Amino acid sequence: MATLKELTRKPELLTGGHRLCAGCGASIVVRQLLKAADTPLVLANATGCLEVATTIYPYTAWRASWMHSAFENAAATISGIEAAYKSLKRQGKIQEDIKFVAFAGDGGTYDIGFQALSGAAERGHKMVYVCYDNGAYMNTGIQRSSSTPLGADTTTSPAGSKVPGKTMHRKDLSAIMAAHNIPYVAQVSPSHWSDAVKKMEKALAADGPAFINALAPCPRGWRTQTSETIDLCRLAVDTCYWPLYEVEDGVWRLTQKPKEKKPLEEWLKRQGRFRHLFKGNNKAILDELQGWVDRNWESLLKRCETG
Ligand SMILES: Cc1ncc(C[n+]2csc(CCOP(=O)(O)OP(=O)(O)O)c2C)c(N)n1
Repeated sequence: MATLKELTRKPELLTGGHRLCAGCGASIVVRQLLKAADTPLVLANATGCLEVATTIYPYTAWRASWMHSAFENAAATISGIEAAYKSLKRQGKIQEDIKFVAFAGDGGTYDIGFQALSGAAERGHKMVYVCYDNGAYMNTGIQRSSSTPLGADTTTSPAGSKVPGKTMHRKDLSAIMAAHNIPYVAQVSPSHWSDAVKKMEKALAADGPAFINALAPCPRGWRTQTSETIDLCRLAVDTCYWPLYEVEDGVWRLTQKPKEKKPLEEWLKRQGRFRHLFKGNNKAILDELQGWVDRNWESLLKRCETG
C-alpha cells in the first residue's frame, strides 16, 4: 500500500467547497477510500447528505464521473452502469479499465436501498458499494434508521416520558452482506485510515461485488463537537461498538484488536443523543447496550477463529 505521503499526493476526487457540515464523517470516508483507486472510476450516489451537499446545482465537488440515484437504488444504478460497461468492452468500444463505486447512507442502504443492494450482490456485479453509516436519516432531520443504536434520541424515537429513545437494537448489515457470499465485505473507520485504504484496495480488486461499511459520525445527529469526529471513531473501535474486520472469500478476519476493550459508556457519554440514558432510571438500557456489544464481540471473535 502507498505511504501516507504518497496518498496525500494523489488527486482528491471529492474536492473542498462542498456544503457538508464541519466534522461530517461522510466526506472523510469518501476522500480516504477514493485514495485507494488507481483506475478511472464511475460513481453512483444515493440521495442523502453526501449527494445533496456535494452537488448543489450548478456546482459539483466531484472529480470523477458521478451519477445521482434515487434514495433507494444506488446499487441498481451502479450495477446497470457496470453491465453496460461490460457489454461495451466486449464489443471493443471501450478499452480502458474502469471501476464502479456506489455511496449511500445507512437509510439508503440498511433500509430503503436494501433490496437493490441484495439483488446486485446476488447478480455478481463487479462493483464496490460503500455505506457511510451515521446511524440515522440525517439529511431529512435525524429520523431513526435500522442502523440507529438502541436508546438513541432521534426525531422519530424522541427520548422523553413515552419512549427512552429507540427501542430496538441496530441491524448487523455487514454480517448480512457477508451472508451473500460475495468476494469481499469489510467494516472500516476513518480513525484507522491505513486499514480503510487497504480494505478499499482489496474491494476494488475483488472479482465481483464488494461491500464496505464505514462509520461516519454526524455532529448534528449525534450531538457532538465537530472536532471530535475522529476521536469518536477511535472510541467506537476501542469499545468494540464498531469492530474492524473483513470477510474475504468467506474467511472472517479481525484487522484491529483493541489493546484494552473500553466500556461502551465512554463512547455513549460523549454524545448528546444518549444524554438521557445517564439520567433517571435508564441504567437498564445502558446495561442492555453493553451486553449487546459484548455478545456481538464474542461471536465475531469466534467467527474470526474459525473463518
Ligand atoms: C422514496 C423516497 N423516500 C424518501 C425520500 C426523502 N429522503 C431523502 S434523503 C432521506 C434520508 C437519507 O438518509 P441516509 O441514507 O441515512 O443518508 P444521510 O442523509 O444520513 O446522509 C430521505 C428520507 C426520498 N428522497 N425518496
